[in-house]
Amino acid sequence: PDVRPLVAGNWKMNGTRESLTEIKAMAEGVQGALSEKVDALICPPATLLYVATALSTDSPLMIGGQDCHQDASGAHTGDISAEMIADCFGTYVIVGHSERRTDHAETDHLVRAKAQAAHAADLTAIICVGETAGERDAYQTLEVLKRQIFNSVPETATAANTVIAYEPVWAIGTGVTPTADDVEIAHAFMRAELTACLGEEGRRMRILYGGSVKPGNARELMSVENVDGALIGGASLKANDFLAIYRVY
Ligand code: G2H
Repeated sequence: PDVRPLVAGNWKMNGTRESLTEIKAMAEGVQGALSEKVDALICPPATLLYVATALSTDSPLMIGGQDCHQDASGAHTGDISAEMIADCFGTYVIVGHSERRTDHAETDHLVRAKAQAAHAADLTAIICVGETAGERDAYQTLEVLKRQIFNSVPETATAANTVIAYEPVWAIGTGVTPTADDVEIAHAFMRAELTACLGEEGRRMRILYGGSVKPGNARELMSVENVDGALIGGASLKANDFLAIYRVY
């Protein structure tokens, strides 16, 4: 395949100094032949970023942030900038996760500004999209994905600086996943949209599936066409689970 898969973990608001033993185990576990063809990334909370990158300096494990502010610096109490993530040696940042869209009323346009801020700091942006249960039940999934991609993905996005994560909101943390057929339809649609918007860059851009990915369902989900990896929440907190998913490749 000409697309290098990415197995990414999103710790959300979980993880303290104690959890660094998991980062260490992951940093060790992703060493070896598989790292030649599959990327591994963990996005711990911002409080652990710097020490997490320090623990993985000799490992192919990459570290990223879970969100960044759209501005480079300034009077934004409690926020962190893309530059600050880069300063901690992070190389990726998740933007537009549905929990950010819900908890902090983030819009598609704000998500695009955050992705641009990530690019300006030389970070790869993981832009999250996905429909709610209500939208799915109203058969609006593809329409929602089209709108989110059109409005949240900047024109400057390339296959190198941007990753799309498809996370159906109803599958997040629920243990319920879409069928392989549904995932295939959604990913094929996003591939076509990205290619229409960005040409060759969109054709090669990685599209991850996220939402209740576990060691037990990862193989099936990851083998779907146009699924170029996973964004894993709950199952990324423990090194054993994360590594089991990484090793399906
Ligand atoms: C979806 C996912 C990771 P979980 O949000 O971003 O979480 O795997 O716990 O459903």
